[in-house]
Formats: sequence, structure tokens, C-alpha cells
Amino acid sequence: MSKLHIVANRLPYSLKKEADGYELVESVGGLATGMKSVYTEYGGKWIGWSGVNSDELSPQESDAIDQKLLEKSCVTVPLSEQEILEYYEGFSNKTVWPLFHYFTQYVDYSPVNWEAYKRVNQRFADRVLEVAEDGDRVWVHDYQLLLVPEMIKSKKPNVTVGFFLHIPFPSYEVFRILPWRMELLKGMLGADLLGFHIYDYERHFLSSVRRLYGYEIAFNEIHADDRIIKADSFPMGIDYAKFKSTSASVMQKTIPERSELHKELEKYFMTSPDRRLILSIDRLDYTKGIPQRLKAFRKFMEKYPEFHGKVTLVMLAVPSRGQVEEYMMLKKEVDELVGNINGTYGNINYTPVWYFYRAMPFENLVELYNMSDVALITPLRDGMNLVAKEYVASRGNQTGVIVLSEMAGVAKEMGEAIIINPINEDEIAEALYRALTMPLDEQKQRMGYLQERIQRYSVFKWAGEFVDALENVKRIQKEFLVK
Ligand code: GDG
Repeated sequence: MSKLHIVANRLPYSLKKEADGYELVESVGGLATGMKSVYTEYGGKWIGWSGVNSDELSPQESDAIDQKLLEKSCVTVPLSEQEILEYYEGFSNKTVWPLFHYFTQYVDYSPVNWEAYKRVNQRFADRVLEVAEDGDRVWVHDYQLLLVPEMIKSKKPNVTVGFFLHIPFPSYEVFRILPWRMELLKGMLGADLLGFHIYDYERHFLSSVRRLYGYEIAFNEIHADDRIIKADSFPMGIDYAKFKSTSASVMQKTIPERSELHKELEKYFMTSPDRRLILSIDRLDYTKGIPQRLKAFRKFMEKYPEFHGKVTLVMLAVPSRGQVEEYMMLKKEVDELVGNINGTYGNINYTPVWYFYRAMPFENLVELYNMSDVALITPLRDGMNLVAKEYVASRGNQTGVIVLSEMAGVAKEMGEAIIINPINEDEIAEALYRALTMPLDEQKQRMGYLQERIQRYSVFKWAGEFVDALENVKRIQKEFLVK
């Protein structure tokens, strides 16, 4: 049977330093969950970085780690401190990330980082070429590895390559700004199948291919010289059953068994039957629209004094890329806004914004999903946004309302949410009012539809469909050659 290998910047395990060496810690992220089911089923390897700076490892430590990971079918790509700085924090996160999210003012055009990006992409591709045999399939993930598909294809044309982009692909007018636009597209076009979360990103990609390479495009097939390449949209799902069952089990716990957070939340609701909770969860990233969200909440407080003392915004901001200047500035702005709102509207018994700048254990996350009346999700740009889907899966009693940015890929699947423009503070304030006063029957009806839809297209289904589509491309390519 032909194998299927996964390539991603990170492996599905991270390393934890213990007294007697490094321990593997299983990653619980959406990608790891979905992909594990795939690469283990098809007997392949997962190729990626372990998350550790290779300069800090002795050759013996490095060998021991590689061996441990190989037992889990993982192949490591080592990265030195300099490479982490230039390839990962540099070109990936200071060039591609802001550009693809339309933050052109933040884009860093460093040729040194570009050179490092090419070198490190080549190293990933070389590792793939060591393990992939003719007839195998390789599925490459995300914006850190845009050059890898072509680097594989040019050496092993009989390996079928799939690529999935987890972030938006920007419009041609934005993409063309990049001095290395031709090289990036060439890298992506090494794939036989290119996947995007939604049709808009696929369409932007095809338009860039047409304009920059002049290839003929028939519907979603690119006729690139002697090859057929397909682009399609695959909206990523979640492990729905896991959120649903964890949510049910945390709520069934007896009082002494409950987490501290759970007990605190219960205390909050017990003080008055009118108490409401609004939830906001994301990495602290400028694409997520966090300051705009806080300003909209402030506006809501200003306009609707009857909610003072009754509504709290729980804001979980997970630290991210803290060494990058724009992220430090964002942190400062968020800290100040939270202080301003709490200073203005809080009192000894009431704090309008509960702000957590840290990651929480999975169980606490699900408790927050389960116990919040409203999910406030307002990114300025977001490839998909899995938080919205996780909130839906965790709503055991089918109540709850989502206020959702039209700029998130997930908005295409969630017509039942209250859709807003994330820059429009007045609109968000009104949406919050509408969400907090929505009759329970209407909430249940909307949530019922959402649950049905999100449950159907889980992360497993998503991965399965991508793999099937990869097979299908092989067939189309063969037919094309016969003609
Ligand atoms: C990229 C794209 C696209 C968050 N806080 C905690 C925690 N999380 C988990 C959530 C969710 C994940 O992190 C965040 O996923 P998102 O989809 O919202 O966003 P990105 O990290 O930006 O991911 C995005 C995604 O790729 C997939 O293609 O949807 O658009 O930007 O799963 O649950 N998990 C735990 N504690 C926390 O405090 N345990």
C-alpha cells in the first residue's frame, strides 16, 4: 500500500526536559488530532521540528531524541537558534503571516530571512526525500513550508504531493507586493493538490497563478505546462465528539471534584440570576482584533448601563510570539484597555473583564465554553477559527450565541451566528445586546443547526476528504497523460 507522510513545521509531540533526559509530550492541537488518524493509518512518517533549539543539545541528546521520536514514526528536522530566528520568527512570522493576513504595514522584507527560509525548506524536503518512495503520498502543511512541494516534486515526480494552507491566501493585489512572489508560487505549484479552508482563498490563489504564471485555469484545474494541478476548499473541522463528551463529563462532576475555575464560575452565577458571561479566546495576535473587541465591549457598557454588574467578559489571551515587536505593542494596548474598562465600570463586587494572559488546561477551556452565554469572536482576518466550532460542540443544552466576524473563514459555515464587521464597534455592541437578550427558543434553534453541521464535518472527515481528493488528482493526471 502506498504510504502517506505528513510534513509540518512542528511534530505532534513536544519535548519536556527532565532530570534524566527529554520526555515526549503529546500535542493536543487540531492539526495533530486530525493528522494522527491519517499518518498512522497509512503507515507513514511525520516530518517536522521538535520545538527545541538544536544548539542546546549534545550529539548524544540529539540522537536519543531522534530515536524516541522515530519510535512514534516521527522524523525530526533540527533547527539552530539562528534558523529559528530567521526562518521561523523571521520570514514565516514577520513576512508571510502579516502579508497573508493583509497587515502589509508589518511586513519585513529581509533578504537574510528569505535565504534562511529557502535553506530550511530545503532541509525539510531533504528529510522527506529520504523517507518517501515512488508511489507514496506526502501532505505538506502551512505557510512555513510553501517551497517544500516543489522541492519534493522536482526530485521525485512519482510522489504525489498535497499542500494545505491554514491561513488565508490574500488577494493578488496584496500577494504581488512580495519580492519573492514568483518563487513562493512556484514552490506551492509543486503540489498536485492545493487545499484552502474556503473558496475565497482558493480563488485568490488561482488568480495569482493566472496573473503571475499565465497558466490556463479551467474551473479549479491548473494546466501548468505538462501537469494538471488541482485547487479546492476543505473547511477544517474539529474532534467534535471529544469536546461534546468532555463538556458533558466536566458538568457532571460532583462539587468537590470540580476545578477551581468551575467553582468560581458557579459562584459568579449564583450571586444573581441575571448574571451573564461573554467569552473571548485566542492567541494574543494582531490578526485577532482583540483591542477592537475590547473597545466594542466598552461601547456596549456605555450604551447599556442596565447590564453593569451583570455581564462579564472572560478574555483568555494565550501568549504568542512575544519576542516580536508588534506583539509586545499589542500586549501593552490590551493591558491598558482592560485596565481602563475595569477602572471605569468595575467596583468592589464586580470586575467587567476577567483577563487571563496564559494557556489553560483543556478541561478549563471546555468549562469556559460550556458556561459562557456568548462567544465573542472578532478576528480582523482568520483562516478558519476553530474556537467557534469548539464552542458549538461544547454546548450541551443547545443554548448560547456566537457573535462572529465576517473576516473569519468559519463565518461561511455559520450563518446562524450574529455576523459582524470586526472594525465596527457600534455593530458589535448592538450584536452583544442582541445576543444577551435573545430568547432561549431562538438560541436553541440556531445552535441546533450549527451543531448538526459542525458535527458532520469533523477533523477526521476533513482529513479523509483531502486524502481522497489526492487520490482523485492522480487519476485525473493519468487520464490527461493518456489524452
Ligand atoms: C491557525 C489559523 C485556523 C486556545 N487557547 C487555549 C487552547 N486554545 C486552542 C483552541 C483552538 C486553538 O488553540 C486555536 O485555533 P484557531 O483556529 O482559533 O487559531 P490559530 O492558532 O491562529 O490557528 C486559524 C487554524 O490554524 C487551523 O487551520 O483555524 O485560522 O490562524 O483549538 O482550543 N487550548 C488549550 N488551552 C488554551 O488556553 N488547551
